[in-house]
Formats: sequence, C-alpha cells, structure tokens
Amino acid sequence: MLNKKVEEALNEQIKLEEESSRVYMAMASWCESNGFPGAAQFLYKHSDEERMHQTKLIHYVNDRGGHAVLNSLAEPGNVYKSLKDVFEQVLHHELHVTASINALYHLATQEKDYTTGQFLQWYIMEQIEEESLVNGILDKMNLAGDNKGGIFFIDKELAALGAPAAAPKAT
Ligand code: OFO
Repeated sequence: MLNKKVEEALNEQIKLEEESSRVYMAMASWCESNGFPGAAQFLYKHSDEERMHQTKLIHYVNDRGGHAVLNSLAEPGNVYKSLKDVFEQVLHHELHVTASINALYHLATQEKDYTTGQFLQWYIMEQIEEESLVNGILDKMNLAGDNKGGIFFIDKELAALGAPAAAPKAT
C-alpha cells in the first residue's frame, strides 16, 4: 500500500509526464507547420512516449492500492523562434523532469518505500537516455549554425529517429 505522501508525489509526476506529452505535441505541430517534417515526426513519437510514461505510472499507483488522478494542465508554448529554440526547450524540460524523478526517488527512499524506489529506476535510466539524445541533437545544430543545408540534413536524421520501430522479422 502506498503512503499518502508518495502517492501524491507520484500523481504530480503523472501530471508532469502528461504535460511533457502535450509540450512535445505542440512542438511537433510547430515543426510540421514550419517546414521541419523530420523534427515533427521525431517529436510526435516523443510525445507518444511521454504518454506511455504517464500510463505506466498510472498503472503503478493503482496496482499499489492508490488512486491515480489527472489534473488540469497549463497551455503549452505554441510558438518557437527556430528549430534550435525547440530543442533547447526540450532539453530544459527534460532537465526539469530529471530533477522531479530524482526528488521522487529521494522521497520514496526517505519513506522506506523501496518498491517505488525500484520502480523509479526505469525512469532514472530513461532520463539519462533522453538527455543524452537531445544533447547530441543540439551539438549537431550548434555545428550547423545558420547553414540551411546542415539544418536540412539534421531534419532528415530526426525523421529516421522518429520513424516507427521496424516490425520484427519472421524467422
Ligand atoms: Fe518522461 O521522459 Fe521525457 O520527460
């Protein structure tokens, strides 16, 4: 059974994951309508992944005898200065999510809820992956600078990263 403090903190994280999904959806839409189809594909996929992070938390809270609830969300930013601005904001958002996951892990161990601590390990590893992926994209954008050809190729690469996973081959 979850204690109330941990349950409330998990519900806050559910809200943050939902907010992440909406923020990336808004970014994807901006990219799609501003000539960056690859970045749009990448961000739509990322938005779906955040929704999966949210759902995984909801099941966990309910499975532990708590009640996962949804909260109202602020309007996501819908306007960006450039593709680089989009990804700088993705990184900023991910750093915020990482801090939140770490605080949640700290609370769970303080409350001696080692099951939740174990469950959160997956999110801790996921944040490492996400931060490193976005840092890599930003490194390339910084190298490309204002070079339109460079940005065009980065957009193509993002399309590949955003492509649905290939179906497993029949054996
Ligand atoms: Fe849920 O990992 Fe990004 O925010």
